[in-house]
Amino acid sequence: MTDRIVLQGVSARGTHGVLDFEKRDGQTFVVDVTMTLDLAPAGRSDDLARTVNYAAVADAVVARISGPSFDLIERLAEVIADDVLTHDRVDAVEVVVHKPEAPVGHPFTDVQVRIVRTGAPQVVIALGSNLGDRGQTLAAAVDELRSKAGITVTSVSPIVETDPVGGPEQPPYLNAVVVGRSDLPPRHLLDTLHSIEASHGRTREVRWGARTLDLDLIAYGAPGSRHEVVSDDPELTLPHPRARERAFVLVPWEAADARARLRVGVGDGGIRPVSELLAGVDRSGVRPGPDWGNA
Ligand code: A4P
Ligand code: MG
Repeated sequence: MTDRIVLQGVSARGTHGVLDFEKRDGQTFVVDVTMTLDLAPAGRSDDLARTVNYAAVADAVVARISGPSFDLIERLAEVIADDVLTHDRVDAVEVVVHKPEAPVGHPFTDVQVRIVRTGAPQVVIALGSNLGDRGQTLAAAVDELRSKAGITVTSVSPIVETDPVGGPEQPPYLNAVVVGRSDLPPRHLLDTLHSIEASHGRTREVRWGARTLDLDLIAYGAPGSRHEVVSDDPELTLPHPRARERAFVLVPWEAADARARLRVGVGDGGIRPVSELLAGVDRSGVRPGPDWGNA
């Protein structure tokens, strides 16, 4: 596909650089963003919701340029690419960061870094633990997810403590949600989640019973995107059929991604913001949990 949106020459002052005076005084940075995405849905419907709003992308670029200081423009380019790829419709992005006032020590006109990044399917993973050292288990599981080839963690929710839902009488849970990207096929990703559960001594005796670690795949591919997988296979049902009604999933998910959406029915009308689903669930059994640092 060769459709593109090109946003060029977005500039702002920032304090990125290795040298003290760069961090103190700041200078101008200029960014070009080229997004590859299918523009036919917007072209046919004339509907802004079916494309990427370039003004919102410009806002995000300026926020990164003028935000916390990085040493390298390579890093600035990388975080801007990550931001752009959170838009589900974008297949790939090229980011160019120019630093025309860089301390080069010789007359020059421009220095730039140019990177190209491709968006893998978005994945949402729910974590739960109510046996053993619950917080430490969740923190170790997040570290293991980060270290797996084929999985990139983009956002981790705060930990919540929750009353158990269903199953036999059991202790309270700690739950959290990780949002990321993965180019592993869905079954392969589930196998990876099961192997992480197993390494934490997870056994399966009672359905909905107490467990050291539960990792559920809530969704694979952003709803409505070409990556989305919908399946009623009992071995891997997608999206997770009970996520929509469970405050212990929806509360941390919304905290990890305020723009999160979940498919609860067919077609475009079946895709609902998680914030809207939350309005319809009882969240009285969900309270703040320990900080990750003290987990
Ligand atoms: N499976 C099918 N679809 C999926 C999916 N999207 N993600 C299959 C993960 N697994 C999926 O899961 C049983 C089988 O579901 C697996 O073999 C897999 O192939 P399991 O993890 O062995 O058993 P489970 O977790 O006891 O069952 P299930 O149905 O996943 O339970 P839930 O719905 O996850 O509920 N209360 C609180 N407060 N917090 C919790 O975290 N968790 C549960 C478990 C109950 N109550 C809870 C919590
Ligand atoms: Mg499970």
